Amino acid sequence: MDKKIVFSAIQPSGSLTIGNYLGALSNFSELQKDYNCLYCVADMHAITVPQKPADLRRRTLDLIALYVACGIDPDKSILYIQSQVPEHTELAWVLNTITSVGQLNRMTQFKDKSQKQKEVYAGLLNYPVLMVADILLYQTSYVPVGEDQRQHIELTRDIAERFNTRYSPTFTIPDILAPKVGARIMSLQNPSSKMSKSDADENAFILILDEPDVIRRKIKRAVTDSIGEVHYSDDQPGVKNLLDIYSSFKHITPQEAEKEFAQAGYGELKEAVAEAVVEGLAPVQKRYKEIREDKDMLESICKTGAEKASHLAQRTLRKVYRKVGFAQF
Ligand code: AQP
Repeated sequence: MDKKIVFSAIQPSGSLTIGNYLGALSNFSELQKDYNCLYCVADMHAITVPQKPADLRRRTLDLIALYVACGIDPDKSILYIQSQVPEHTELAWVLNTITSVGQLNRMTQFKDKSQKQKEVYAGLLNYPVLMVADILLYQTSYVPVGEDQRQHIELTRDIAERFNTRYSPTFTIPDILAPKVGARIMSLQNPSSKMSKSDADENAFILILDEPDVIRRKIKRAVTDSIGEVHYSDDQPGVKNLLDIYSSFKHITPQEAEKEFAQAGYGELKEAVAEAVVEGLAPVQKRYKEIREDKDMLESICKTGAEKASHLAQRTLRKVYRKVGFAQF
């Protein structure tokens, strides 16, 4: 029996944060053992908000290098750039015709992101449909993503079921695979909103590639509260977030972390969190520096990955085109 398919993508819309790392990237390499995995750089998603072309191009290869540094083996998994596999947008167009505008208007991420734009373009509204196509194109069973993507995965299931009912069974219905700890890392400056790589405040996030001193400084400045005791509680979102970060890097539960710091003050907690992050990221940062210089190797990984992905995608797309009634000779 063929192994089940895992698919996930990350946008090269900025340098990646520990939110992206803990919610998604750090869990990808383990999945390679039991599944056939596809990991994608979602550059077409990234342009739904304005990007500088040269930065986008550079960050796309940065992200390929980061995937490899985090243990993605291009011989085991398919690693590729979304814009190099045109089947994604071809399927997205068909799926747009069975997606209601009302449903897209209700997406939390659309509401958040559209508020930050002077003019809201159609790409931002349609973003989730492209994401649905990304996933369905490969008959994906599991999508390892952070909690912020749950609504998009539910939309994917809805649209897949709608297509399967209207035509005939075509798509596998995927499930989300969110990590138990670290599925929602919050901003260090405003712990009621998620840590995001495009946050205007640099102190709100820690980048995977931040230098140790920068990491220590940002954690020192993290917003806590005036209670002064370490509890893993919704009433103390800043402290809770620090415990989440600590326990994710230490591979323990937040409750175990809470016990460890039961007698500690916030200064001590922050120092320990900073050291856990510095230590946890060090091997990734080292491997990244070695890999990123080798542009030829990275380009070759992308080329091979795009060919393999396109081959798989064609199987689904041909089926879809036949079912909706497109003439195929
Ligand atoms: N704060 C977070 N906690 C846990 N997981 C997170 N992810 C993102 N932020 C957190 C997960 O990272 C993966 C890649 O996300 P993306 O780059 O495709 O887009 P995003 O979710 O919109 O991430 P950002 O950092 O907030 O990007 P911008 O600022 O460009 O919108 C996903 O699996 C996501 O769940």
